[in-house]
Amino acid sequence: MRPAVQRVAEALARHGVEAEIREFAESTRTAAEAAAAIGTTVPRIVKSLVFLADDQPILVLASGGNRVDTGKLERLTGKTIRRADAERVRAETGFSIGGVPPVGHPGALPVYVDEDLLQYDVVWAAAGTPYAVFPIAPQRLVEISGGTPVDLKEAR
Ligand code: 5CA
Repeated sequence: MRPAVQRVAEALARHGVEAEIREFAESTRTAAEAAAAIGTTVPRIVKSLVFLADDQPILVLASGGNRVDTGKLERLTGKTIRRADAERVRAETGFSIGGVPPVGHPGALPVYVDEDLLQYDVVWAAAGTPYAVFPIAPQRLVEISGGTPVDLKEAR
């Protein structure tokens, strides 16, 4: 297990989650790649996206099938929302884009969870690298991330 993945395993263990982290030879960097590697569907993939709310980082755990509506995030937070760049993502979460896990960050980030994830029995999130994921019940994901379930998807 690579060190970044080991850190996620330890963070999950601290939350009482015995996660079966799966590492793949092929990339799980995007939701589509992760779904293909796992053999599941894109909406069951958890995207871990860092936004800046008046420059304070927040973590959005979004269904792989949805685009995040930043206007909804602005109404939720009352702050101006923009995307964090790759360097800021790494600074705030301790992980690189494509591997950002929902827990195990150096500081506490406010977390919003896409309520669409809650309809599934199991969803899959990144586990530290663009080659590792783990399954978790979405309600458990809400609990361990300290997240607030919200409607944040762009209307299509
Ligand atoms: N391992 C997969 C599935 S679990 C994963 O981590 N997906 S992800 O969606 O959470 O991470 C990739 C996301 O990072 C992309 O959806 C994209 O929105 C974002 N991203 C990619 N490149 C950049 C960039 N240069 N700056 C900011 N965000 C980026």
